[in-house]
Amino acid sequence: MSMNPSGYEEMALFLIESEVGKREVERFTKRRPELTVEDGYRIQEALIARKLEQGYRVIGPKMGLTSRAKMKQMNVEAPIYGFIFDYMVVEGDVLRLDELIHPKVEAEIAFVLAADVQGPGVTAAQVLAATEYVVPALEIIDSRYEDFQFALPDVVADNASSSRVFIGSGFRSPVGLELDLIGVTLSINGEWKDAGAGAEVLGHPAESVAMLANMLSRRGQSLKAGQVILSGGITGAHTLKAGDTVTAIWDRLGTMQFRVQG
Ligand code: 0L1
Ligand code: MG
Repeated sequence: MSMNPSGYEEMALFLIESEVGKREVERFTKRRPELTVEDGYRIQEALIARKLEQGYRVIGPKMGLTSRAKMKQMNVEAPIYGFIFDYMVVEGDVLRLDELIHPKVEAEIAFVLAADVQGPGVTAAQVLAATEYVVPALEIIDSRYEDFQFALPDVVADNASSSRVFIGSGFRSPVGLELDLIGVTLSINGEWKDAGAGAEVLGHPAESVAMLANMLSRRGQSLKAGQVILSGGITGAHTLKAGDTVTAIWDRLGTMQFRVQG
């Protein structure tokens, strides 16, 4: 798309059109390098508001850019967040490529809270005490920007590349699980691609969720009981193509598999 949107609302609509039309777009910072991360969150808020108006429901927030490698690559100190909507949750075991632009998969641990958690000052211990379940997830990220290339304000505006998610069936209490030591291997078509442990996510996935609660509190928001909260990628993100079969084998949390349909 060649239009040059200005204003938060217009920029949000531009990204929604890109998602719906499955057409990658030029990143905003190419023409407007002065955009800040704060601008990115203002655009994201406009995008979330529009989706809510359209009748979609938020499943929960997600943390992104939580691994040291990704933060270093983006030259940032802190992760970012976005929101997962109901239409993004894939039922069954097929990912439809014709609904997406250039998706990638990454393995994550998701949290379901028994009680609301309100920052600031939230600790990982408080998050764990409030957690009813953890469940493995495979997040599908699909940046709306050309070649999956962006600066931080762009990716914040683009709802942290949120696109789809497979939620596993192994809901477990976190008590005694040592989430930092839980490992996962990721294979595509039987070929090993990646592996990691929970500690890849800011040292412990609950640290990431605590940081998320504290980041949300700056905008007057909190984590809510019952939301499914994605804590961040344990593995890197791997590009998917038609015909791929993706398998994630989790330590103690079960095996997940899906197929990519062209
Ligand atoms: O979930 C994520 O970590 C994605 C954050 C945005 C960065 C990316 O698209 O790689
Ligand atoms: Mg992610």
